[in-house]
Amino acid sequence: MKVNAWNEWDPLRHIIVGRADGTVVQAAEPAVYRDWPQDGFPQGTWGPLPDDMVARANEQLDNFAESLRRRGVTVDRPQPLDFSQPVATPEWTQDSQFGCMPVRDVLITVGNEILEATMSYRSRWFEYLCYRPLLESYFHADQDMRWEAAPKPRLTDASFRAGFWPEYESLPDDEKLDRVRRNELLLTEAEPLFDAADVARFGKDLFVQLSLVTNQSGVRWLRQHFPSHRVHPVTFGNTHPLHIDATWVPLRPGLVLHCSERPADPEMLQYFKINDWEVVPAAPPQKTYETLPPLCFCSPWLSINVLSIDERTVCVEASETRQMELLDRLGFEVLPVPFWDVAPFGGGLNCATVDVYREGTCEDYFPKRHGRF
Ligand code: ABU
Repeated sequence: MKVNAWNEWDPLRHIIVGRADGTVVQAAEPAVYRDWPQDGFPQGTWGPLPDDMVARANEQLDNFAESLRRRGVTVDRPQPLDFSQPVATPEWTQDSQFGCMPVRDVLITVGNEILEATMSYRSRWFEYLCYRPLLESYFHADQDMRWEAAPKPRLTDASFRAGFWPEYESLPDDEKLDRVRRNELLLTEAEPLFDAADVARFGKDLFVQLSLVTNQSGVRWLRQHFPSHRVHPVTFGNTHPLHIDATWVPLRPGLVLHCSERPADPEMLQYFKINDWEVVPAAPPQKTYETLPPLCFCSPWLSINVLSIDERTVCVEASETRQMELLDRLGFEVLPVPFWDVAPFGGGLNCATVDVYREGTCEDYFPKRHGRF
């Protein structure tokens, strides 16, 4: 058993797949509030997702795990906590936790290291505990594994812009996008904050999206932590940026799939172009915001939240036919995986997983510099 992964497409041998058990619609906190009156959770209420939704999501997660095992991939699963318990530090109390479906948000493997992200929701402060039994076993099995945890954040009110949500939601989209580009969003710079799912791994280059859960201090911490990498902060034309993995999706050396509704920074596009990368606009998703499952806080662009088995084989949500056709035309073997019932638990196929071992080494796919890149 070894830990190793440098990018999103090398041959996959070992992975963690999340679980839906006990997932909670979080109680309000500075970073997040939920308001789903039509689905039984009006603003100010919280509680476990309905049992029938949990059962359907777990069935899809179990089937996905089994299909990976059939392809020879070792699959591990986390240990859910009682997420309905309140959490507290000496500085705050939060009435509920969240869940352990989206593993990708919490952990990232870079080379022989697994890094626990800071996270930026109080309800997710203890989520790392769900993965600790696995991390302990990897640490003991692989003498070369580096096990790291980013500084645990305080998440006091000083980490959040007071009154952010009502003010931000009242802005027109062009002003929101301006704030996204300047990264004047929810998080202050009081402390480093990042979710692991805001990082896309391209060998020596790590692209880190500044978002509602990742601040500039978080990127600075990552840059200091990975001194042999080039760590690039990036933004896209997305009014509610939350994780890079339904926006900028590397599929193989020289090919990245891009959510066409969320334009990339021209300097970043040029960096890819001069290094001979093709940026392919993703096909329109089959779902719309109106047809997303209940209690879903992600977007229809989970259609491109794919998992690569290797640089020729990719798992795609089974009803996303336009995306599958596009990937087929690009030369991939496409493995359809039913997964929309999992979305309310925190995402798609990429969100639900963390690769522990992919064959391969650290390569430099961007030998030419451009601008700030
Ligand atoms: N990791 C979830 C991404 C969701 C979205 O961009 O719509």
